[in-house]
Amino acid sequence: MKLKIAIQKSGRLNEDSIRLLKECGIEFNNGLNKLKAEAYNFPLEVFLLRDDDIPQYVEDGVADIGIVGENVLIEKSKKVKIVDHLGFGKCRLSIAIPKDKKYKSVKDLKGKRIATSYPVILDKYLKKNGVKAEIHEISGSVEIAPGIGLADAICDLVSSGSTLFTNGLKEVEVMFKSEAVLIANKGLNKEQQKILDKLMFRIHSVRKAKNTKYILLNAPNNKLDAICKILPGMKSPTILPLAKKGWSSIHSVLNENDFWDIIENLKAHGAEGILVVPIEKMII
Ligand code: PRT
Ligand code: ZN
Repeated sequence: MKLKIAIQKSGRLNEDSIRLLKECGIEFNNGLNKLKAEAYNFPLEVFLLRDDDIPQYVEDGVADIGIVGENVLIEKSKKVKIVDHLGFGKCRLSIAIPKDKKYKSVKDLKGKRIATSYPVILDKYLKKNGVKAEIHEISGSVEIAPGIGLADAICDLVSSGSTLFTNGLKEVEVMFKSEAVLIANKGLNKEQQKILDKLMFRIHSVRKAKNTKYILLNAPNNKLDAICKILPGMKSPTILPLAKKGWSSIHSVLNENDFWDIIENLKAHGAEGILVVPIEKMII
């Protein structure tokens, strides 16, 4: 029994999806133009597809699970389960208009022509806000639509904002924030679910490690109590004596989010020689 996973063949999610599987220790040969690859060391078969097709394949059970942008998933309105958010492919679906146009609220879109590749999400958004506008569905290069007179506004994905900027547009509404999600067919059998659980355990270990750093530092023994209070650790920090009398080395783990606050606090309490190193996996 193998679990079948669908990932994007080429595009923005391809590299990160493959990297995630490889970081989970899953090896496969994703050579050029391959549509299918079998993992050598994990019961997984990898399908390489266009992202737009992934929700349908997973709903139909052609693939058991898949990695796709939440934006695509919602647009396609397929009946699948979101297993987890994966923390990459982050972007937002926004409405933008030419930068010299005035804009106060979403009501200003009334009667306007809006070009988008996301007609379903846009339609829902406009209805929710009681705004009637004309939706022009186009499949690519949405950002040029206002410039060529095809539309008054666009609804498209934005990440850095540079595409909007170079096309003389400004972002006026953020409709929703998206990232890559792991989706699953709703009718997985026990054996498939077991493989998925095993995969999820690995994904969590990899993701947890990414947000966490290993920290080593030296401190005089009379400062140990204060420093240990600052460092959470997995259970508690490890303390080892240094060859230099009256000094110890302290080892612990840190969460990336409060990283700088903790480092500053440690220094203020007498810590020296602070080393921070990445963690490859965290098995908790
Ligand atoms: O060939 P296939 O159909 O598989 O790929 P695709 O061309 O439809 O999708 P692709 O590879 O462009 O994007 C795949 C997924 O990546 C999307 O569904 C999103 O979930 C996610 N993602 C993250 C993005 C972006 N960021 C993004 N910036 N997808 C597209 N963009 C585009 C956007 O449409 C615009 O043209 O990038 C431009 C804006 O980028 P900035 O940085 O200039 O703001
Ligand atoms: Zn696509």
